[in-house]
Parts: sequence; C-alpha cells; structure tokens
Amino acid sequence: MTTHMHPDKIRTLFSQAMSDMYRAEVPQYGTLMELVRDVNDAALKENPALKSRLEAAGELDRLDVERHGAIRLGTAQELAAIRRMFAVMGMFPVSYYDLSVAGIPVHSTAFRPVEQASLQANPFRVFTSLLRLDLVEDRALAEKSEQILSKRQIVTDGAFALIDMAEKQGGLTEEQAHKFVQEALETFRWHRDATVDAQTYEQLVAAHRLIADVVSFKGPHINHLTPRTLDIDAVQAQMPSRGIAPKAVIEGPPRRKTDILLRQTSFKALDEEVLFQGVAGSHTARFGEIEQRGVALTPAGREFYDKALTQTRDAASKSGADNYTALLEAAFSALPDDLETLRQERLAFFRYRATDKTLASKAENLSELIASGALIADPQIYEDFLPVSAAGIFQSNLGAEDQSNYSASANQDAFEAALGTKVIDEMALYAQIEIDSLTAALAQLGQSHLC
Ligand code: OOG
Ligand code: NI
Repeated sequence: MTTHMHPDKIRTLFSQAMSDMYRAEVPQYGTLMELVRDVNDAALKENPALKSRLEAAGELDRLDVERHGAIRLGTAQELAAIRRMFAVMGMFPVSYYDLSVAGIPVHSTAFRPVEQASLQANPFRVFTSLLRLDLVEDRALAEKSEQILSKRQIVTDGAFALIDMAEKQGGLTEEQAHKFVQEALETFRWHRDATVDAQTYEQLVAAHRLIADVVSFKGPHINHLTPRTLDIDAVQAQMPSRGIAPKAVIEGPPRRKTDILLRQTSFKALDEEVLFQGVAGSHTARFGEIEQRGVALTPAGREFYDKALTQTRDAASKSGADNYTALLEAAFSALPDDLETLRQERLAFFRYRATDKTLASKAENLSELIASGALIADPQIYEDFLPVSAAGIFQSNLGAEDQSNYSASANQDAFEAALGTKVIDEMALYAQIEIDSLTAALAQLGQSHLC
C-alpha cells in the first residue's frame, strides 16, 4: 500500500511556497511579516495569561504559519478547477459573500480547512472571488471579456494530472505532493505580460478596475497574503515607521478586551510595470493586509454585530467620518466584553476540554463545572470573513473613486452551480465543533447528563 501525504501537510507546504513567492514578488510583504512577528512577540511577553491560554488551547503554534490570501477568478470553469485544486490540500468552500451590495461585481467564498485538527495544524485560507460579467452594463464589453477569458488556462496540465490522480487514488504520495505544490504555485504567480492591448485595458478599467484586473492577465495572481497579529492597533501605529502607509480605519469591530470576529487593515503595495502587447504601462493589483482574529459569534452574536456596524456606518455618514471610532465603540458598548458572559448568553462559540480535576458528584450545570476548574471553555477563533470589511478592503485597494452602483443582487445558486457544489455553512461548522468537544469533555468527566 502506498502512503499518502496528509492534506494538512500539503497545505502547509503550499502556504509556505506561496509566502516565499509573494515575498520575492512584493518586498513590503516581508517587512510586514517582520513587524507582525515583533508585535506578536511583544504582546505575548506583555500578556503571559494570553500566552498560556493560547498554548493550552493548542493555538500558539498555528500563529506563526497563519495567513490568508485572495484571488479573483474570471469564469465558472476556473472556479470549479480551483475548487478541485484546493480540495487536494484539505481546503473547502465555506460561506457565500455577495460583494455587489458594495458596488463590486464579484461574489465570493473562502476555501479553508474545516476540521478542528486541520485548523489547528494550519488554518490557511484563500478568499476567492468570481467576476460577475452579468452585472456589467456594457454588454459588448462583457462579451469581449468573456472571449478573452475563454482563451486562458489558469491551471497547468501538470497540476490537472496530479489533481486527477489525487481524486482517483484518494491522495498524493510525498513525491507527487511536492510536484503538485510546484505546479499549483504557477496559477498564482504574477505575470508582467498582459494578455490584452493597452486600449482594451483602458476600456476595462473604465468599466471597473476590478474587471481589468481579472480579464487582462494570464492568471489569478495572488493579490495579498495576510498575517495574523495579536495587536492590530500596535501594527497599524508602527506601519509608517517601517515605510508602510495603512488605510485610515481598521475594518470590523472596535478594539475590546475580548476580541471578537475579525479586525483588518490594508495598504497599497505596488504599482506594477506591465507590458500591454509590448507597450509599457502600469497596473495596481497587489496590496498588503493584516488582521486580528477573535472569538466566533453565534447567529445571535452576529446579529448584534451586523446591527451595530450598520448603525455606526449610518451615523458616521451623517456626521463625517472623523468620529468613526467613537461611534463604533458606542455601538458595541452593550455587547458583553468577557468570554464567560458571552458564553453564558450564547453569543459566542466555544470549544470545551476536560482537565484532570476529579469531581465527587454530578454537577448541576456547565457554569458550575467551569467554575470548579474541571471544564475549560476555549473561545473558537473566527475562521471566516466579514462581507462589509471585505468590501472596504476591495475598495481601498481599487481606489475609492471606483465605486459603481451595481444593484444588490446576490446569486448564491449561480455561484454554487459554477463551483460545482454547495458552500458549507460556517455557523454549522462552529456549532459542530462546540457540541463534539462538549460531548467528549463531559464524558471524560463523568458528567454526560449535562449534554
Ligand atoms: C479580496 C478582498 C477581501 C478580506 O480579507 O476580506 C479580503 C480581494 O481584494 O480580492 O481580502
Ligand atoms: Ni484579505
């Protein structure tokens, strides 16, 4: 019997290879990685309680390898091919994001690992968008774009052969896995030679900068790789001293004692020199981003988040954006800011584990078990994305002047038809991890009556 390399291991090889390639292509990414490492080291030193909590929850190791990337695809066939490629690395499509509401003609999913052990090994994710030419008003340009896209092949023949093999064999040998990673990398490489002439490029830019970015090139160049920091405010503050200019506001929830969901900020990285059929020009595609991740919220917690964010944005658009942070903090002040209350009010998702404390009797409830030290509830890290934040990241890197008014038109069915499968519901994943961990921990403590 041949042994296969575990998909988690293939994913780790791939994310490392992507990081090396991106660092060579975009030097500011290397600078950012150093800054994030310094800030994380300092945060762990200053906060030993955080360090031991992350360590005990088995989360300290993933921090150094943790990052996400993003790509933008042109056709249904491309999305289906990318789905098969990511599946080899144990990454599956989770959630549907409609960006048309924010004037961006794409809809998206995030490919990521879904099992607890795989997330812990390496949670590498790729935010993957599909261009929606159906939203483009200029039908002639949409058709021309479709034609241009129909001529490119973004996955190499070598990669396809290995994907076929992985699907047939149920995995790849170590040698095949290394070859696969090298072939897969080709899909995400930057190409200086555009596939279109300068005039076509300008036409596409006039329709939307994002359309030009997808249609004009040989493949879906990775457009950012985002490390995870433990203190995004510190990174944001220190960026200028390392020659990086971040966008004005951090997307997502405000700074709080207990981190929730996801906070992100980004910066424009490169004005790239491009050749349009031999004629020199330029294009901005690649940028930098950092993020801080906190606990995943239940549907009730998420509803609070969505409402508070909408309220903040409405108020800020009336009063001008300078007091945005104050408005944001005010809107979130009613949300409990400690883990145990979030847990008791079922606003956030947790993962339970038993300690080796023995109990003399049957407990009345979970809170009692937790208070006794027999049961520990670790916060589940939010592994997904936030559509309003994603829109803000798209917009700040495309240039704020480029906001078209597409009418909001989510089309999850069309997206899933292109993908060739349904996207996984993120809430179901967190709920499953919570219930599985609780069932196992209670059994271990002889407290199964509390299940
Ligand atoms: C993706 C932007 C969204 C995030 O982290 O929310 C994103 C893109 O610009 O292609 O990266
Ligand atoms: Ni991102």
